Amino acid sequence: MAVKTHCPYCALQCGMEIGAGLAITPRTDVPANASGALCQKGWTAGELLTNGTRLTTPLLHGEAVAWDVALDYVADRLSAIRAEHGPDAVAVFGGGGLTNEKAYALGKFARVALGTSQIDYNGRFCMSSAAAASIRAFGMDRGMPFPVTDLAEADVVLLAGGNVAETMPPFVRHLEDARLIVIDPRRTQTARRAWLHLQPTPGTDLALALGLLHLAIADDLVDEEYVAARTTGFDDVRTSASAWWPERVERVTGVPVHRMRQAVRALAAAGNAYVLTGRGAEQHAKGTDTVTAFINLALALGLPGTQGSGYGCLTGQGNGQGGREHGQKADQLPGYRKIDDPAAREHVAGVWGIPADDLPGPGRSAYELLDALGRPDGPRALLLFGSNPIVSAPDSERVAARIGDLDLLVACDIVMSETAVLADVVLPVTQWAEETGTMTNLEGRVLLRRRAVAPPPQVRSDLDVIAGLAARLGHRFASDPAEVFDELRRASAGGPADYSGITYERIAAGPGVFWPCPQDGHPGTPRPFLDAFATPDGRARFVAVQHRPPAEEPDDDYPVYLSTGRVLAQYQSGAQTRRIAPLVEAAPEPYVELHPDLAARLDIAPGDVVRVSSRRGETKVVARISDSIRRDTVFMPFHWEGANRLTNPALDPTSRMPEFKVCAVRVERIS
Ligand SMILES: Nc1nc2c(c(=O)[nH]1)N[C@H]1C(S)=C(S)[C@@H](COP(=O)(O)OP(=O)(O)OC[C@H]3O[C@@H](n4cnc5c(=O)[nH]c(N)nc54)[C@H](O)[C@@H]3O)O[C@H]1N2
Ligand SMILES: Nc1nc2c(c(=O)[nH]1)N[C@H]1C(S)=C(S)[C@@H](COP(=O)(O)OP(=O)(O)OC[C@H]3O[C@@H](n4cnc5c(=O)[nH]c(N)nc54)[C@H](O)[C@@H]3O)O[C@H]1N2
Ligand code: SF4
Ligand SMILES: [Mo]
Repeated sequence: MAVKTHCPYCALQCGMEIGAGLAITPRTDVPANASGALCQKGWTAGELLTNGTRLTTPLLHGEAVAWDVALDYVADRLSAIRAEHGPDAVAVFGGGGLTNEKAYALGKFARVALGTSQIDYNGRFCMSSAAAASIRAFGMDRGMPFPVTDLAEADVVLLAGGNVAETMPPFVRHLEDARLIVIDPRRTQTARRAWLHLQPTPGTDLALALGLLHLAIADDLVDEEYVAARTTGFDDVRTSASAWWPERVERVTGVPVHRMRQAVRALAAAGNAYVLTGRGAEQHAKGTDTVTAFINLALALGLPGTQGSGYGCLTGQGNGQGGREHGQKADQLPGYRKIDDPAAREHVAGVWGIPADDLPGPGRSAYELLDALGRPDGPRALLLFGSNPIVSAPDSERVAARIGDLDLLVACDIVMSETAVLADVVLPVTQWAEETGTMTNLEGRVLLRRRAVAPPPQVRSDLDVIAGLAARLGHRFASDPAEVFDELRRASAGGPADYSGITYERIAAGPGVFWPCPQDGHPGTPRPFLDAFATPDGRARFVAVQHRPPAEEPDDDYPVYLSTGRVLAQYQSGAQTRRIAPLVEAAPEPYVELHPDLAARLDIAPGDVVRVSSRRGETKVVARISDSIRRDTVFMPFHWEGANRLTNPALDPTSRMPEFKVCAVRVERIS
């Protein structure tokens, strides 16, 4: 019988049924893809389950071993490293693709069984800037504080730095009736569908957002009534925007004044309007302030927290929303609590049965953690669950060198990723359709991803691995997902992301439950800000921000901007999708995209192999020539090892997000 489950990949978490012979059909009872759409990755996801390169047995220094041998070895090594160097010598790195249960168990394992503060995860590289900006403005980070289907009623949608036509194709169906305004340095598949495309220089969105706000103020488009009733801090923001007159913004961003004015007027005139941000605006050393500037614009126009309008962030990974709520983040405890909040520590320590004083404090953020590995004051061992940083972390050769200096690397994965190859111990785990667990999609809707097929015999779930290691370290951890979820509910109770009223049965009975859901029988909260924002006074906070240039600007040695991102047929570090034949056929190799004028100046023809270099490293790729990109910018997808040798690990001061979306490079034809 066909089993109803969800896609293994992105945060849209499209519903699908897996039937006989692993046949995949879209579900129409899941609002995100009720249209019956899936993208090519979703259609071909069944091949993940049968792929011949699947890991099927634990490996110790490359040799197949029994589970007990592998887990005993890891536990012994961890104990020895802790005894010699202290608990912070062991680090944990998680992922936003892990289920809620796994993310919760991993955070608890680090704090309770290992007693380490050194845990963070790849979500830091994903939507952390939008999360920080949302907390600052609204007091809470539920990426999209409204159901995705609300977008169908929108008249105008401004999308800053998102290419949803490639990154979430079924999402585009919700935008079909809206005038779409896209901000992207490239004329992407999404920009081609837009009513208006603004094509700024990479790293200048903050100036652009200030310019749009300046115009809204100058042209008397501010919703003064809303600003007075529902917000604080507008006066400072009004002053900060006054210096960003349109001609100045045009000089900084390259976006013509009349286009900016068209955008603001359309947004202000719309009955229903949304401002959305994606990674293009967020993955910068000023990503938090950039998102804040877009939120300021949305607030000035009276959008957030009203029926039919709003601000939202397009969360990316399958459980990118839930993954940031349950405590795998360095500064966080379950329920989206802060680890330095005494009341939060008391509550969670109570659920975990330990004194609050035994809970470690905040640790290093993802890049800082990776960059500390193997250094005299850094961790000596790393446990990796659900990330492939050799490909996906910024300044990746530096990260590879740090990983090379570890005494112990343990990788839990389903395939031999570029990072798993380097591990002392590789533990093969079950994946999506082989296990049951909950995922919280980009809307904040908690979904049940059901087990549909039996895993290979020698493969165990991440929850088993965590419980097995915890037991060897003297702690009893549950490994049954439903039991872990019940504990998660209790740990989250009273926190911002309150799951206490959510049960597997309730999720299974309908299209999922929106958090916060603070008690049994509570209906869940699709639109949390309609009555009040989650701030102490219930008002949204305007925060004044100022534009500044990217951390690295082009110069004589590295004269063009590099930006990075995604293509439809590959997912993230490519560990999974580079093994699936139809996806490889659709996107076979890494490349650099450049404008015909730039290519002519550099004497580069389509298909030439070129060297792309930055201050941090270099890589050789094929050139693709396209007039859809700015003349001063080149673009590389990061799904293959190479692009991140070039990227700049300059970090946002608040979110600790690296500057993936802009650095300076040189491109040369290799003769
Ligand atoms: N096919 C596919 N889909 C995916 C994923 C995948 O790997 N592959 N990953 C998932 C995940 S985890 C995420 S986070 C989402 C990401 O989803 P998106 O945010 O849509 O993806 P990106 O391609 O990273 O970036 C979007 C756009 O930002 C533009 N951009 C680059 N620099 C700038 C800039 O300075 N300003 C502006 N305004 N735009 C800029 C790029 O040209 C790109 O078109 O996708 C999810 N879906
Ligand atoms: N240059 C550049 N770099 C980027 C970005 C960019 O736009 N530009 N985007 C960043 C973003 S938004 C993200 S989200 C990161 C993502 O980059 P990564 O963190 O590397 O993400 P994935 O490639 O999804 O890695 C997931 C790994 O976990 C494995 N896996 C899948 N499911 C499970 C499971 O259930 N359990 C376990 N244990 N393993 C599992 C997969 O096989 C894979 O090896 O990349 C970031 N890096
Ligand atoms: S859009 Fe995302 S969730 Fe939907 S099928 Fe594609 S990868 Fe899967
Ligand atoms: Mo992401």
